[in-house]
Amino acid sequence: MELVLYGHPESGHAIKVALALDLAGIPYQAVWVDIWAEPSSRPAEFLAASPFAEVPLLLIDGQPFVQSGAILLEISTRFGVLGGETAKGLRRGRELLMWEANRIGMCLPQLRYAAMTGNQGYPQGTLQWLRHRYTTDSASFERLIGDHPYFHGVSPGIGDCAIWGYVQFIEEAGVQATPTMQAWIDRMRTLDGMKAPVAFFPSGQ
Ligand SMILES: N[C@@H](CCC(=O)N[C@@H](CS)C(=O)NCC(=O)O)C(=O)O
Repeated sequence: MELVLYGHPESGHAIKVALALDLAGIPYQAVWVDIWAEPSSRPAEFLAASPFAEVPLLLIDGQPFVQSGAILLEISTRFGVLGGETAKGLRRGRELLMWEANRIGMCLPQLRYAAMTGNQGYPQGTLQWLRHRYTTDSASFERLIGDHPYFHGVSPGIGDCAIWGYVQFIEEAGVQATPTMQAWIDRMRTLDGMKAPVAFFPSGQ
C-alpha cells in the first residue's frame, strides 16, 4: 500500500494527519505544498485531487482523501489504530473530532492567523469574540481530558491528533494554555513519532 500526504508545516490540519500516521507507525511519503502561493501554481496531481486546493490531501494507492477529520477517521478505521481498535474508541474519536473542528480548532487558527497578519481583515469585535470562545474551549478541554493523560485515555488516539493540530501553536495564537493543557502539550511532545512542524513537511520535499 502506498500513502502520499500533501501538507505544509504551518498547517495544523496537515500535521494532525502526519502525526496520526507517525504515531501508528504507518509509512508515508510527505509532499510539501506551498499554501501561501497562488493555488493554481500547486502541483497538478494535487490540484486534481484536492477540491479546494487545500492540504491535507492523503492519497492511498492513488485514491484521494480530504478534510483532516475525515482522513483521521479513515486511518483509524482502515488500519484499526488510534481508537479504531474498538467501537468505543472510535465513538470517542468521532466525538472529539467534531468538538475540535467546531470549537478549539476554529478559534485557535483564526487567532493565530490574525496575529500573523497584524489583525488585518478581521472586523472590529472579531478577536474579542474569538478570545471569548477560547475561554469556553479551554474549559471544555479540561472537562474532556479529565484526569487522563490523553483524550483517549492511557494512550493517544485520533482525538489527540486533531486537538494537537492547533493547540501546538497556542503561543502564536496569543492566548495562554491552562496548566492541564500545558501538561498535555508537554506529554504529547515526548511521544515516539512526534516531530517539529518542519520535520513533518520539510520544505521543498
Ligand atoms: N477543513 C479543512 C481545512 C484545510 C485547510 O484550511 N487547509 C489550509 C491550510 S491550514 C490550506 O490548504 N490553505 C491553502 C489555501 O486555501 O489556498 C481540513 O480540516 O482539512
